[in-house]
Amino acid sequence: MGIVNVTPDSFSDGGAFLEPGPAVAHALQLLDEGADWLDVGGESTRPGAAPVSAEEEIARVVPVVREVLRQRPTAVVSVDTSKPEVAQRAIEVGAQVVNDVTGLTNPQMREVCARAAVTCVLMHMRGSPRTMQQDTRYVDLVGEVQDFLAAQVALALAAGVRADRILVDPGVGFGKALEANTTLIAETARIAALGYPVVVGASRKSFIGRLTGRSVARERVAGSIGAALAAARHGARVLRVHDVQATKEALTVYLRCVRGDE
Ligand code: HH2
Repeated sequence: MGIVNVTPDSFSDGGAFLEPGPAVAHALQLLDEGADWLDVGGESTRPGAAPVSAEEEIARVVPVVREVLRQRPTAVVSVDTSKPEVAQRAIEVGAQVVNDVTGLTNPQMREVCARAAVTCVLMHMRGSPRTMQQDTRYVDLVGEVQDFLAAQVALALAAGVRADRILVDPGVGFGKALEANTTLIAETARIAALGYPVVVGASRKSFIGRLTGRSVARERVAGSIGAALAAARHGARVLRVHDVQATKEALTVYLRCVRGDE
């Protein structure tokens, strides 16, 4: 999954793709590099990020989704949002997936997803982006993440989202300390045991900077690839990444060597 942040303040590429032109060009480049799926977002979820209105988010995201799909009608595009209005408008212009970092906590979001019969990514986060790094202690980290995701899946199913349209994500970097992030990646198989494909998004996140001593953006590519390969090895089905070509090349060789597949 290639990341397209149409925001002024995303932690690693904020401002680079705020205008529709550069954002669309970036999205097309990620597809050319081998992304199977694009994730278009209009609100940063970095710790402490300022909230964005639905109108602003729609103005950022919808033109990009529409134009990418006009130029590449077969592309798979998700909208990275926790607002039902934004999801609805993105779906109307062709987004087939809703990626919600709040795990479809909002009942209206569940209704929008069920009605439109789209695929949903349900992610674990404790609190909100504003507060999530204030308390990062867990008694049973993986158990808590599993329980939250299982509960949110049950709510999504009850709202009418089909089971084969649900993916789960442990939320690397969302209200977790360094050790918790590495543990969640190492324990991906336990998240997969819930019975849904697992998405892991570790790309360029701060725990990689802590481990490698590297600052944000491109300097964290190598560390991010390390996390991506580990997640794949432990059963992740989708890797949410900024650096598609480098990750894809590493994954091709790595999977061939560890499993003998293409
Ligand atoms: N991480 C970010 C945003 N959305 N969605 C899922 N499913 N999983 C993630 O790990 C995830 C996500 C944060 O990364 P990024 O989009 O690069 O930054 P920002 O939120 O600052 O725009």
